[in-house]
Amino acid sequence: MSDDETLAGLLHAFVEVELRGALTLDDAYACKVKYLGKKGLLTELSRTLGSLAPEQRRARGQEINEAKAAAELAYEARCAALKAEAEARELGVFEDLTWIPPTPPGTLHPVTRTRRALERVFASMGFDVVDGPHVEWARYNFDDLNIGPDHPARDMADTFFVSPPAGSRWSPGDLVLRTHTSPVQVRTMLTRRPPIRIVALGTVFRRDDDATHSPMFHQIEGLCVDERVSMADLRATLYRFVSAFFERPLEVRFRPSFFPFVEPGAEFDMQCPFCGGKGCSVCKGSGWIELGGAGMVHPAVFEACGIDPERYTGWAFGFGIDRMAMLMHQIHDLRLLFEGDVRFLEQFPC
Ligand code: FA5
Repeated sequence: MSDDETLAGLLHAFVEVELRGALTLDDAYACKVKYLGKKGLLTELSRTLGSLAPEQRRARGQEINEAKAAAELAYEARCAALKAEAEARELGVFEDLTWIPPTPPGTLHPVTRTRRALERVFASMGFDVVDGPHVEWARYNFDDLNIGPDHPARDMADTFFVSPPAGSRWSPGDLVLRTHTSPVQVRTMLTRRPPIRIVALGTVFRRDDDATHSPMFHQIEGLCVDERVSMADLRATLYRFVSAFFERPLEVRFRPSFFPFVEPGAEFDMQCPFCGGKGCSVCKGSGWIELGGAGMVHPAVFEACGIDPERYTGWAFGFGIDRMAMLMHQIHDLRLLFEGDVRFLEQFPC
């Protein structure tokens, strides 16, 4: 075998190796041009045949032609393989028909999480967690809570009234979407005898709508009824609750206020859990955060529920769960909680 014969064979081997490394059709074509194009290496080699003696020319010519044909075949084969790979990549997701694309795990809504955390703390303090309906008797929502017929809360502008079913014996005004969780106090006192220690958490509805008020929101109600229950017990319970919930001792303070179903009544604040009362942006420099309303159960409520106000005393409190969730997660607009925007909700992984 002469040097030139070896050269044709070598060039053929190079074509094979380079084509194997071609990752696109363009790469393969560039390789074909390099060896088989007008100025390609194998083409150039053919041009040298003229200078050979006739007896050498035939054998060398055959060798070069075989190398060119093999290179052409290798090029066709590589192109076919690259096309097949591209098709398989495109159809890749359908190859395994049992394959289910992975979905990110869901997370609990911040209000649900806050609600469950509240339930856990109060349950650990010996409270039963009870429930009440969203569509409530106006009697339980208002009358039995000493909220008289002329109270502004009963106005159509504040309350969603529910039309009674056609043909029923109920009058318009008998049914409401509960405006607070306090009617669960009535339901509990009508069905249980003291000692009573319950919390009720749930959805309530009011004709409110702005950055800090939603027409649908959540409250927690606490009720304790027994002999010799006092405002001091209420304060101690709220102190124990906020300290357990925020896992650090936090003071609670009362400010006199009025709710028809308690006497005396108060609004209660807790020491800011973020600055410990020194003053920060969350508590707006005051060191205190407003939580809700509280007070001693009004004797008129006991009477409406058949509990002897001479023998028993009780206290109750109520506050917004959504505001607590906003506080814990530093959310500034209440409406974000209820828009259902997944991009917002994904920021609260479990
Ligand atoms: C009441 O609803 C009383 N039932 C609380 C109570 C219970 C007082 C027991 C005494 C004894 P108030 O209307 O202030 O109170 O509401 C309590 C809390 O609900 C508020 O402090 C606030 O956190 C929250 N809240 C009230 N309205 C809205 C609203 N539209 N959107 C979101 N949160 C609200």
